[in-house]
Amino acid sequence: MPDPGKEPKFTLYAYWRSSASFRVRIALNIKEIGYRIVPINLLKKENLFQDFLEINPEGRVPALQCAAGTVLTQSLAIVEFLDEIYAGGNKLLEKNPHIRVHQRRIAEIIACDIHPKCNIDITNRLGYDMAERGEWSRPYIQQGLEGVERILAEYQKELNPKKATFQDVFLIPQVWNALRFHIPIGQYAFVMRRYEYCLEMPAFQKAMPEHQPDAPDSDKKFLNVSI
Ligand SMILES: N[C@@H](CCC(=O)N[C@@H](CS)C(=O)NCC(=O)O)C(=O)O
Repeated sequence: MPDPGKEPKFTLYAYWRSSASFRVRIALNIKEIGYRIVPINLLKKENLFQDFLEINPEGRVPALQCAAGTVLTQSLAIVEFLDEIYAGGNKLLEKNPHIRVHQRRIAEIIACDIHPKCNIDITNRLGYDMAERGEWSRPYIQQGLEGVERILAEYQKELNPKKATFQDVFLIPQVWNALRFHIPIGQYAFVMRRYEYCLEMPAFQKAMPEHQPDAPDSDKKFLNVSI
């Protein structure tokens, strides 16, 4: 558990509803690493303000700044880095390459296949409102989760342990996002079981969008867990 008296090791530039930020919050919580959040409001395009572009010239969240000043971007790379460097909490990636490959397959379906097509800059460019964003994202999310479901079913024993793992860090924000847009995903039984299982854990609860400091009051929920 992070020592509350200590300066946090990291500053996380994040937006409450960004699923890539959500992944990094989960990983930091599972690995029991202290961090503070600097909210970047994507709706106000703060990600394109000059002071943030100096932190991440790509204009995207998350960006994770170490106490020494180094900035890390890209949630996949960040989560792997945290898992390699920090011994606390669970090991996220399995040692066995025959399992690890499936963990990475799931993470990549979400981070590389689904997410880039449904990102807010794409849907903004298309001029979509909320309902249209959901409709646009639906086939990508369903197709991707179809793939995840197959992998979870084929490697049930290895990929559904009684702990949070690498693939959960990616899967849970994606499921949250699909539910937010009312996309039907109940047919993916392994996916949904994993979602319900992980949501019981404080590391995931603390990372939930509605528990973030920048969530608007209308969406904010009181969090009663400690980790
Ligand atoms: N591949 C990046 C994606 C980062 C990304 O695109 N983040 C979104 C929020 S989830 C963002 O900042 N979008 C800014 C925009 O669309 O203008 C990662 O995994 O970290």
